Amino acid sequence: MSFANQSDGQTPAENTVTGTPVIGTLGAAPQNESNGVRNDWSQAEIRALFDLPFNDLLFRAQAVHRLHFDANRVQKSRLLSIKTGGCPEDCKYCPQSAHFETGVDAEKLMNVDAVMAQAREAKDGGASRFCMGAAWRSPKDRDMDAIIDMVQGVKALGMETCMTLGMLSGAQAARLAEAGLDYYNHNIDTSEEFYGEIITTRTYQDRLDTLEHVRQSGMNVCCGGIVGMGESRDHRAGMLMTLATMPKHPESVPINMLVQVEGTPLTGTEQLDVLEFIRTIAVARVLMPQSFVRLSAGREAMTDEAQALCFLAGANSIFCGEKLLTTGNPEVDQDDALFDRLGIEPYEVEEPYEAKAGE
Ligand code: SAM
Ligand code: DTB
Ligand code: SF4
Repeated sequence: MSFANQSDGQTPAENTVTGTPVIGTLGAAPQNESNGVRNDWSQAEIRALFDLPFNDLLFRAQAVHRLHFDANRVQKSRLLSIKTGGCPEDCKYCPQSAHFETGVDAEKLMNVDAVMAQAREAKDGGASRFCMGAAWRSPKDRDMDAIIDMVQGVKALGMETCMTLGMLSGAQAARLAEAGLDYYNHNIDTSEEFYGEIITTRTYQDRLDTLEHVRQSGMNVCCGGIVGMGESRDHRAGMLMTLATMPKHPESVPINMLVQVEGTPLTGTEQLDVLEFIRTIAVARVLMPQSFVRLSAGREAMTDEAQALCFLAGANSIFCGEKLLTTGNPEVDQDDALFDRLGIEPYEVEEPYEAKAGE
């Protein structure tokens, strides 16, 4: 099976919206110079991309995007918090950390039937991917049976599955992979240099170790970060360098704009210019041409025009539905209207795809 509208690397696939050929593959071809995918980006090169005039950067990102994807399609993913609040980690941006008073109460892991009901609703609403998040440092072995049932149940609906449960051991990653989990989300969040300003309860290396376990298990890697936390442009470049120099790029790269939640230490941080956020998306697209770049948290505070520029910069996935994990997201009708105005179509639930096709 191959990703709908993705080519086999030999024959240009057709862009179903515009009829324009789409050249390139997702995950099928090796990452090397010949297909325009590089893993040896330097900080200076990445910084130079950030420093381009805005129009030049967007032109470059759009050109790269069109080589690998249908430029008029955006994936819709639905998030569900399957275990909310009370997290022992101290991530300064997070409303679910038990270290901060944010009004988010600690809840137990949802039961499998309740998760399935939400997944069916998401599918009916046009989501092709269902992402389940838990406010854990790492999953407890006693929770794994329920987690596996959730993966298998959601997959049986024909949706792509993603989970984000914190740090994973090699054995836990292998178990999730065996159950058929398609993607595991674990963000590096920021650059190695800035990381210590944001989280103290686990290290950057801990994150990389989990990502390695996920990669080794055969699951697709979903890994990105947050901007607008008071970091510098060099820090943003450093974060993208970590991702773009991994031996294999994450198949999915969520770029979140910090959602400032009252009670978290990052509330009151100077707002990042949305054009700088769009630059970050564009640089991610240039560096990681075959990855889904996900316009993640922060859309509620963005204008339609800013989001349109994110899509032009190469973002091709969003979270849909009125809620992310605990914070707000645009209304479904508003997103549908924006897609209509832009002539963007979502990837269909029925369109079968496998990111590892051809491997
Ligand atoms: N506990 C797990 C973990 O941290 O890996 C999974 C859930 S955690 C909420 C998933 C990601 O959401 C974080 O890594 C972070 O990038 C993002 N996130 C959390 N709070 C956010 C906020 N206020 N604004 C933007 N992104 C946020
Ligand atoms: C990601 O990078 N962003 C999503 C998803 N992965 C799990 C989460 C955003 C959370 C925003 C804050 C909240 O709603 O609690
Ligand atoms: Fe916990 Fe994840 Fe929030 Fe950090 S980001 S406090 S690990 S839920």
